[in-house]
Amino acid sequence: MKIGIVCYPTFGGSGVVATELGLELSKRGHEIHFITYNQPVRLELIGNNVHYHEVNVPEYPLFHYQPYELALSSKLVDMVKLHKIEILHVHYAIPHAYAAYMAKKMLIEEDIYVPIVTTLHGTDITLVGSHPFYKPAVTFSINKSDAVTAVSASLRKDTLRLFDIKNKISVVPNFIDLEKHNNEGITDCQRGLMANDDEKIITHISNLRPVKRVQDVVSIFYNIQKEMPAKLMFIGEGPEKESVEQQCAKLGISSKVIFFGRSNEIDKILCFSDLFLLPSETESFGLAALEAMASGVPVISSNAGGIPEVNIHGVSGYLSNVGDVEDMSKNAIHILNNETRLETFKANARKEALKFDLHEIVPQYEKIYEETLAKCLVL
Ligand code: GMT
Repeated sequence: MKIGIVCYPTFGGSGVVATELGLELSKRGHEIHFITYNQPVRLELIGNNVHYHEVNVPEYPLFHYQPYELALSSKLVDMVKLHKIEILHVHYAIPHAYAAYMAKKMLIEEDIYVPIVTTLHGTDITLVGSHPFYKPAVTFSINKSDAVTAVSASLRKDTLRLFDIKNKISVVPNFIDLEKHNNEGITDCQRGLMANDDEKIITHISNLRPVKRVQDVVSIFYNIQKEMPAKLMFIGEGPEKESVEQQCAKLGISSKVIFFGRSNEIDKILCFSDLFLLPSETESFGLAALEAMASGVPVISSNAGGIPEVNIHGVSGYLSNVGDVEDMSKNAIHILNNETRLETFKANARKEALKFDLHEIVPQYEKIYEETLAKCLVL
């Protein structure tokens, strides 16, 4: 199949999932066209079957806001015609599903029919999409998609609760490349550079936005390091970083906290991590938790949204109510202060991650493409 993928090209989970999906589909023989405003960060390999088409939005003094949706729709029309793209898969509803629908309508004028698969990722529904400013357009574009998927059962439920949806929503969970996250394959796991042998390494990866409750990460770590030698690794950049740095300074733990910034090599950081913290306010899935688990790192998380579908309480880690820092700290110390228990949780985390093997999940998307194309042919 010739598949057009529209996504955010940044470090966010939806862009990561879209990129990994495209790369795996290309390995399975499909021709993939990424259409977005920058080369996706995880798209390092552009080959015969993988193409990248940049959407440009020229500046014009009249525009207070640059019309990205318009430029994206036009680019989609051009690329569908030029490369004979058969299906468009858009990740994150805003504004991608809307722009794709406009492209589809323009193409129909030229007797070209290109169906749209929309994958809902999280904040396009729970935080941003349900805002009254966007809600009518998001509802419309979900209902006008030829197929809709959500990355967790929880997100599907939220979408049906928050919007007036006439379409079927299939749950296709996020996935992981288990070979890439296999610690045995990492020869340069440099634990010794980060911490002493007796120190436990606690990790958090996110875009450090308020929804991630990164202050809770620091509070939990503060409680852990009172009980045992430990280091905290932050991976990612975002608006809460300064507040976190100040909190660490105030608590007198700055020397125990390392900020890595954005990284494309999180498997190399996870390979030496003992515990992962994800105390988010909302989280449709928690791809970062799955990446940690695949690297054999247990997870202490909130029980928000779709996290319980990934992190299994008492098996791969523990779940607590959002904001219950004391419970999260207690659970973290419980896992970390007994080596045998820690090893059991590490093995369990890896085992639970196997359920999200990309070789199992990617065919689910292929099936949706095939069914959607077949359905559109008879229309
Ligand atoms: O809202 C975000 O955190 C960004 C968004 C994205 O575009 O990366 O993340 C969402 O999609 C990820 C991939 O499906 C999920 O793993 C995250 O849980 C989800 N984030 C939230 O729901 C907060």
